[in-house]
Amino acid sequence: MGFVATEEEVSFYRENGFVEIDNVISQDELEELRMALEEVMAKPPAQSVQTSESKDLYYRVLNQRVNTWRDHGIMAKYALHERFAKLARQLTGASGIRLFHDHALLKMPGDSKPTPWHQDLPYWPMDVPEGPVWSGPLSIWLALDDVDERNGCMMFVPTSHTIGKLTGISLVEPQDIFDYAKGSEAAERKPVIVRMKAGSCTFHNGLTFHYAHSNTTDKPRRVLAVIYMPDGTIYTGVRHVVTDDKGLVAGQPFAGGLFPKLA
Ligand SMILES: O=C(O)CCC(=O)C(=O)O
Repeated sequence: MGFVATEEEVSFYRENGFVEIDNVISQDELEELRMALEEVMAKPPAQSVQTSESKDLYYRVLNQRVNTWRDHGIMAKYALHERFAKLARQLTGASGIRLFHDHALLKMPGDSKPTPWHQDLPYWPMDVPEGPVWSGPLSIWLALDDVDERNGCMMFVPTSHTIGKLTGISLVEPQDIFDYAKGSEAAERKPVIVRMKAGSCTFHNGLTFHYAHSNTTDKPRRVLAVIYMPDGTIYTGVRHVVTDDKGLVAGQPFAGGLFPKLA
């Protein structure tokens, strides 16, 4: 089981801005997590936030529930799991890893749209501690179904995390992120398609260009993604559904029970 990243995986991540790590959960854990995800998505949110409704354009891209861990103990078990946070710590070389948020990412069957090319960091209210680009915030994207081009697997542009922070892309009326990266050799690199078995995952840096295919099958594509930040990441005060009205102070590091240190 991929509880510890190999040296090759760490180097690959740092060089390319993403890495695939297989079999990070057992078959029993996968079943438990699938069931919890079904349960949490079937109920109206309490402390979690449903960011798209079935009538929205955005829902065709993603049926998304943010901070499932706040509504369901089993989702919390995995969103806060030390195993994944330790992998994030290894990849970034951070002295500590904090949770920013989790999100259930379902690509629904029927009129599904791809998730357009984007970077994540422009959406997050974070000032990243100084350091190499690979040491910054990152996400785990844990596949709960086998994924390929037919149901919404991801693609990444290798080394695109070195391009720097561009603008946040609208996921429903996307601008072309490659237009913003003209002249950059990294943006010319051929995207890598990452097909995976359920129970495997990718990690990607917050600056890495990524994309997910539409879902052309008749079943939802189910993913649990968790966003981690190195301890010491500063809250900027920019509005975000996870941080608004949570008592954080702009200019101060993320801290407290809603952004716990996990590893
Ligand atoms: O699952 C998807 O379709 C996109 C996921 C994504 O953009 C992310 O995890 O940052």
